[in-house]
Amino acid sequence: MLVTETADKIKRMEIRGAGRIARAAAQALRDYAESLSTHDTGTFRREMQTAADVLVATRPTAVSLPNAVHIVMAGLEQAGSAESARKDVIRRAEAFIDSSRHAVEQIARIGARHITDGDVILTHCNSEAALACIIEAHRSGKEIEVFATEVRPRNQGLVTIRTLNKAGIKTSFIVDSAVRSFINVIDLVLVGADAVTVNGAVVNKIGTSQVAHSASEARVNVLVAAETYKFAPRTIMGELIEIEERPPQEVLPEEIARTLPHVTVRNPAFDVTPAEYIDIIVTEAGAIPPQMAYVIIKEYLGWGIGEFHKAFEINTRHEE
Ligand code: RI2
Repeated sequence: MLVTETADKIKRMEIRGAGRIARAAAQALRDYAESLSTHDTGTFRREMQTAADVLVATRPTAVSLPNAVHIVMAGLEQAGSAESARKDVIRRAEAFIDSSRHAVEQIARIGARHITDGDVILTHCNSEAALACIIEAHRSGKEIEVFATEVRPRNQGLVTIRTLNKAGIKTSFIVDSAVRSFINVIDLVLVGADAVTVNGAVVNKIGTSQVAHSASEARVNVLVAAETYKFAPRTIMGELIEIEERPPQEVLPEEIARTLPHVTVRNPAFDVTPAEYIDIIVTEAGAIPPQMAYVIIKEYLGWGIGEFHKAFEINTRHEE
């Protein structure tokens, strides 16, 4: 698939979910590297960088996207020729896609152990990592039940209930605003993440923080399933995660909005759940308390402190 085609699909959310967009971007860079016929190293690097920038610009919140691009492009500067640069991009992209899939499988195994026989689980939005834990628990013979929210305005809850139904898991489908009404029958909240910051806050689909707040009030544990590449290295340097605000038409049809000139529709796609509402984050490297996010960024993501400074300098330059 062409880079622009993948970028459009990510923008329109035809390809969505933090893990999936990361893998799609890696695949697009891989295919682009393969298709570039230039033998000039400089041209190859520039073309690849332009493609990478197009992909990263599609959606601003899910850190998995720039992290995947960073991982795929990491050897470009050192490569001595266009040919070795091309090979390096292809190798890194394939390795990332592979390890991303393995990460979800490993998270499923670890996450399933946190699910007890008889649990009623509430999930919000559509997270392949969170669903993998639920499905693995079901497969291992635990009798579980799920409450899934609708997830306005893009209705990702529909994707979730289809998957759960296919797996044969007993599921209740509720509107987003019904979470508090059911929280007392819930044993565990299980969600995914688009980004995890250095202080252990989790950025996920809008409404997640309300769900977590209700859970905390009702003393229900909140478990987050997140691959290590969803942790945000630049938050160490104080960079904030940008919350994507999507088109108002997703919430209110244009023809109605036109008749309401004093009304502004706000449509943030994500919110921030503070670490204090989260019990555990399940990564492929193990289940950690959210306060250990720094360790994941430093030890598992493999960004050296020099790279943090480099990233910081680049950003500061952009702001000038
Ligand atoms: P996985 C999704 O974002 C949801 O917020 C979901 O919880 C998160 O990505 C993680 O999903 P969107 O693309 O990577 O629907 O676990 O806006 O699939």
